[in-house]
Amino acid sequence: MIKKILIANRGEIALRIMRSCREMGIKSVAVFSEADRTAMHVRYADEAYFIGPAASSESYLNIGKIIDTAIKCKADAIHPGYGFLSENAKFSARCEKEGIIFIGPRPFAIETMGDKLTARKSMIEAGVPVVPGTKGEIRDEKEAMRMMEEIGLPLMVKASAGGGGKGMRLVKEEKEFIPALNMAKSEARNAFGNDAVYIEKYIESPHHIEFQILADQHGNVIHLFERECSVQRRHQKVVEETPSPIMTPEVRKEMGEKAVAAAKAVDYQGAGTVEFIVDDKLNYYFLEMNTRLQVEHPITERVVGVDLVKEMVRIAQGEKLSYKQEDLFQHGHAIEVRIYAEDPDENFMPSPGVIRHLTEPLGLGVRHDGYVYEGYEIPMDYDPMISKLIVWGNTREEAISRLKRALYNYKITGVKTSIKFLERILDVPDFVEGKYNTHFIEKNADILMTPKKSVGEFEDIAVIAASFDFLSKVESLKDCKPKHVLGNNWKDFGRKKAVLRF
Ligand code: MV4
Repeated sequence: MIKKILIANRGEIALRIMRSCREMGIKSVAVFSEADRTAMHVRYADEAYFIGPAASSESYLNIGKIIDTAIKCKADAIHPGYGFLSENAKFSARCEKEGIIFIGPRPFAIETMGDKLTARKSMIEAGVPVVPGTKGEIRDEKEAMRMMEEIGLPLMVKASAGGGGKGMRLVKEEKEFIPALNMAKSEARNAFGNDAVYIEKYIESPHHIEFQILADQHGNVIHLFERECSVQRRHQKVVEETPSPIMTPEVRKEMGEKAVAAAKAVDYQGAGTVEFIVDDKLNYYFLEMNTRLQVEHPITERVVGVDLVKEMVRIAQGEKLSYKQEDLFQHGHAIEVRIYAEDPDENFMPSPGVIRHLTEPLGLGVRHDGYVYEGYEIPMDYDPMISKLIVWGNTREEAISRLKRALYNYKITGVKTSIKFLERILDVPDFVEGKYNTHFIEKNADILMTPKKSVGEFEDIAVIAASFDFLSKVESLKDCKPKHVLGNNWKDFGRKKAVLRF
């Protein structure tokens, strides 16, 4: 049985994992870089070890340092979280070699799914639908031209080693094809040291829908239904929800079974996600598999009622899955938004800095997975995600109104955040009606990118003004008379009248 887990990560996900450890009576070990001396995951853990400079390559990506630390502190297992070493087959193999349990899949599954061509091949064999395209790598221009004629235009050139849109080219006209092929190849060679490319038919206005799966070491695999992740900006997810507004019970069952088949094909173990692109007619195609716990896992936890981290730990210590497929249902609706320290009105420029004031949203149906605190300085060395806000409602409408309320209650000063951008999304009719695909943000750019002060921002100004007023009068509070701040302008902003008294 696992008694101590080293968490090879930082930020909100390190805390998320430690919380489940504590509930399971397992000791948690933090590792931290120079830039993370004051980080919350260091405070929360039972033990914490310094592992190197701020640069990830010398700390959170340093396999030798992390393994040495795990041995030194006698950890039975390592949880890699997401990002960093989570999808590194060499790391999984190294853990195995050192007799440390890697909480995740074995190297073979990571390797097979990490390369898109081997993943495609393996999915075709397993009967999982893939986008019509080439079976293997494109080796020369003659073969390329032949495949273009077979598949037809528009098409996509994709790098086998690619991910997150890197090494990907859309080809609409014949004359663009060979240049696009060569550009994708050189981009892939530079970024991944592997220039293998292949081509696929272009799916015009797809949805990104993914299925959560869990697989134990005894051959049992279940799926925990879908997540709709089509609201993305530059291949970064912005909003995730479950159930998907476009899903039907029939297609859900079928796709779930295909996701299970995908996992079985690579002898999967642990928590994983099978990504599909889905067209308007609900034709679905395997895109890739993420062999890790994902950022957006909490919406599945809320709607299906399963602690995914707890299940990952149980699986890693050889236990059978706690659930059978028939036990699982979706209850209500959950939505997650990611809050970043970036300025939506300045082209999403990162905004690192010190958190001055922080009021986190609370209340019925609200989960807030964060890691920052007042006085904490967000380092510029890592991803600028501050937190995730996850809400639940009986219906999609209730979830949306709860999310609006929670964002309204969320106050952060000191850094710029994406909160107002998220509030704008929730007001876009296409979103409210659940009629959106991966083009949502570009399609609604006019509404979404227009800087305008919201009621919330005017209220922020009022709160700041009131605070100054309060501080300047704090010596003579006894004599204070009730008063209004910012005069009578509030009725112009509709929603509420602010009367701040002291
Ligand atoms: C596609 C596609 C259309 N047709 N493949 C983008 C990232 C990578 N994981 C795969 N991507 C896409 N592959 C074919 N054959 C459209 C996209 C795509 C996309 C997919 C999911 C979510 C957001 C996206 C945004 C732009 C393009």
